[in-house]
Amino acid sequence: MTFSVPPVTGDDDSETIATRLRNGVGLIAVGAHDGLSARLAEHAGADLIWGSGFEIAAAAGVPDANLLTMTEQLEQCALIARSVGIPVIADCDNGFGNAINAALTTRRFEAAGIAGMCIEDNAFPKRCSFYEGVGRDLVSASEHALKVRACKEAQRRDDFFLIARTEALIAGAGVAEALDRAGRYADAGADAVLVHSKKPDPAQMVEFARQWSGDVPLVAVPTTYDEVSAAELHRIGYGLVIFANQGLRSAIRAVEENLRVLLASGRAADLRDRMVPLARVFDLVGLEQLRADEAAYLPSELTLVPQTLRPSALGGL
Ligand code: SPV
Ligand code: MG
Repeated sequence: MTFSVPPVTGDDDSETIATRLRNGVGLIAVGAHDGLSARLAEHAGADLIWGSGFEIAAAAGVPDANLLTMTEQLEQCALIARSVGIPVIADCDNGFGNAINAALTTRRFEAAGIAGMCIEDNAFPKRCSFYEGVGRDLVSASEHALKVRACKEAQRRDDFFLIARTEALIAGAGVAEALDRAGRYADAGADAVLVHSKKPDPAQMVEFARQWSGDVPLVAVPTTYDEVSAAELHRIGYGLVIFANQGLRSAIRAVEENLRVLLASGRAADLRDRMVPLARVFDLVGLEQLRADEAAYLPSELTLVPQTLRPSALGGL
């Protein structure tokens, strides 16, 4: 059977994330919040999808502050995994609670066909790393290391990929503390460590990589230090680079600008050259596959789409 959706991530036998990173392949993950945004990232050439907590919260219209539940995040990440053929790494914040919550989170995300997840050392409730003037407490390094161990021991598939993330630099604790925490999380079994920074330049990230002596890959999220390229980060030791929210931010700008134009003129034709034609949406959701599935599985008298509904009859809209 074909049907209009690709296989769930993990069904294929392509090289695992860990193997690719171990072989020195630099990977790029792109943030997504639903099936369509993930498919756009896949079509653009992303190696992996990042099921971004920031994006999923924004899409729900709430701040990125542990306001959505584990199952709400899971629902979106599972939808993403069903929508693309590349692996998905879910942003699981702090595991939605203590080590026991995080272990359950591991089981649930793994069972949904998600390739891996990331847990950070923010205390519950976490606040987005970029919010100013809000509470910012880290759990102790030993508590987070135990959480990492609980997640690794909870996973059932050998290749489920756990990223342990430290917010030490975000909390202003400095590179030495970030290195100490990252080392402990790697020792506890993490498959990679993510060190996050909100500085406008990558100096801290460069220093961290220079001093890093662990043997698991490093992960960077160049949201604020945005001048540095993925290739440069790969070269200094960050095997995985996550562009976490650029898709959503691009979409917001386009929608805001276009709706301003639309409501000022009141005429949809003014947007014709500022948006994709309907046919592009048909392509993205797999209309061709639907046609093939209908031809294969419906009695022929039910598959005859009236000429007036075919995209070609819509005059290029
Ligand atoms: C996210 O995408 O939710 C992340 C990355 O955690 S960031 O927002 O840059 O902290
Ligand atoms: Mg997040």
